[in-house]
Amino acid sequence: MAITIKAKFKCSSERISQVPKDNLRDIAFIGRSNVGKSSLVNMLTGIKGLAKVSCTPGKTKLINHFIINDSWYLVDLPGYGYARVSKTARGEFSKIITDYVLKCEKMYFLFVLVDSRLEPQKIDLNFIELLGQNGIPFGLIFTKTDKLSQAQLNRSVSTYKKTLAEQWEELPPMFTSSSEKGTGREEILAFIEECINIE
Ligand SMILES: Nc1nc2c(ncn2[C@@H]2O[C@H](COP(=O)(O)OP(=O)(O)O)[C@@H](O)[C@H]2O)c(=O)[nH]1
Ligand SMILES: [Mg+2]
Repeated sequence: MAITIKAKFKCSSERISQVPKDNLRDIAFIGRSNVGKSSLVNMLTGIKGLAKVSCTPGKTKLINHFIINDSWYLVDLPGYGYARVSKTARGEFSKIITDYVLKCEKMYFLFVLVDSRLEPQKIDLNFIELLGQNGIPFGLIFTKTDKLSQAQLNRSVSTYKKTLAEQWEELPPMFTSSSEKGTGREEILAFIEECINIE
């Protein structure tokens, strides 16, 4: 049976000083623009159009908090990867993203979404490197898996693992998802549940 969750838009922030000040944990989602982040937020919460709040003009550069089951925040971060120019790894990401991800104490766990159809992308690898260097807890979600066969998906995931293993001893938790089919929902929600219950 599908898990029902209660989700409600809480607030949009343009700097980290504006994020909610309570003790609830933030579980955040980020990825390149068009990776399927809004679709995943809607699929996980079971509320079509919830993430649309963040799509209204002018709101796409904001941090959006949704309160889930009155017990944790699902955080929809701005997409990255618009800028063509890249200097340092950090320079590729906007200040609001680096401030939130690297400095915000509420930020408890971050899911980095990657398109399952693509080879590991430089910008995602740079972002992951930034997370690793700063000891930020994160996992990967492969999106749009309905567009691949199981064999293709296995190949994508193992390519990613191989690429990350070149640099890291420990691999992050990985999930595969399709917002179209609803796959990955229970695994991701169960993982979050564990995350928010750790003392
Ligand atoms: N086939 C398929 N298409 C998807 C899936 N998730 C997102 N999309 C499509 O990818 C595009 C971008 O999705 P969106 O959620 O707006 O991406 P965002 O920019 O990361 O928020 C839209 O056309 C979606 O319909 C998925 O799981 N399967
Ligand atoms: Mg979106």
